[in-house]
Amino acid sequence: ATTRDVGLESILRFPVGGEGLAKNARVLLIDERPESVERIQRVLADEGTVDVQTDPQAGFFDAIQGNHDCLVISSRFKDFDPLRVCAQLRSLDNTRSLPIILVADQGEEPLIRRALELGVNDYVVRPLNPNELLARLRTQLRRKAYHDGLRASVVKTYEMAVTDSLTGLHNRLYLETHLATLFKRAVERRRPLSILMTDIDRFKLINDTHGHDGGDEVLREFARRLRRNVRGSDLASRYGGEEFFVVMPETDPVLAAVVAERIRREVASTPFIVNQSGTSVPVTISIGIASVSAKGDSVQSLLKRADDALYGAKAAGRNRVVS
Ligand code: GH3
Ligand code: MG
Ligand code: MG
Ligand code: MG
Repeated sequence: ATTRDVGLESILRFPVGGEGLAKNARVLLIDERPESVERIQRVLADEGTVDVQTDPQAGFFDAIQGNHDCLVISSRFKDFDPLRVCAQLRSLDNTRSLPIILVADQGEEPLIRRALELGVNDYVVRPLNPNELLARLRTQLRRKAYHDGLRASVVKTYEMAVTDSLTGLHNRLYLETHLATLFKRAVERRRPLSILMTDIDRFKLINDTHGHDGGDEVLREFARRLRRNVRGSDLASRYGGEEFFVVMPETDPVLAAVVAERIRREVASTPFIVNQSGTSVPVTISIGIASVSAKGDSVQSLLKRADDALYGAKAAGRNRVVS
């Protein structure tokens, strides 16, 4: 292999800052002069896929799809201002961090300076030096791979922080953050909102009988049944050990009772299967419902009412819904 091969190949195969990024670079070239297109294309061809657009408007729409690793754009078009495009790309989510390399002509220093101020990452000046263009491209691709890896790991860390690892439902942290928002919105818009506080009955006994792993299987299966019975706009979460919580926007007390009763029945009517042995475990749950009331309500008060209702369901013999 030549040094050149080792350069970009190793960067793309082992990108800095994260796995899952190994791929061939996909470069978008926007340039309307045929000889120039041909030259640049030849230089970039070995490094990955080059998509060429000789119509700058079409090139812009191509770019905003967000599928490219780098944009190489000419500084000069007949009826088109490439700097305006670059500025626009910087303001769109899909292309905010898209590396842009400007191919300028000699004597265009003022234009180059403006381009850099607008967020263009790098430039080359004609006549093209192939090695220089490649080196600048590689630097941008490496930067992009690092940036993408960093962002992916931030997203992953966030998701882990707000997800319950046993059931895959949202956790208490997520619930508390979003309940406050949903509550505020409901009160301001005078829209109904209900919450269900759900607790598995005699769960300690299930653990004692079927072991902690059996108990975990019951929790996972319950989460599945819960998820099946709420809408996408509802927020289902594991609040603590065997306590689950559903926030239901646009849901009045009557509808909330219907949903709660459906979940209760779905649990009580079909025993859970645990352990590889296939042991059948009858499970019941108790549910307390509370709904946002017109005046002077607070999240704390709403939670307290749901908790009291749940306590009432337990006291009344379990396996029931109380509003
Ligand atoms: P009640 O009907 O009054 O709710 O009785 P209960 O036994 O369900 O209530 P209690 O709160 O006394 O017991 C809850 C049990 O849940 C105790 C705890 O060991 C168990 N638990 C908490 N988290 C987990 C978990 O992640 N996995 C398992 N297997 N058990 C858990
Ligand atoms: Mg308890
Ligand atoms: Mg319980
Ligand atoms: Mg409990």
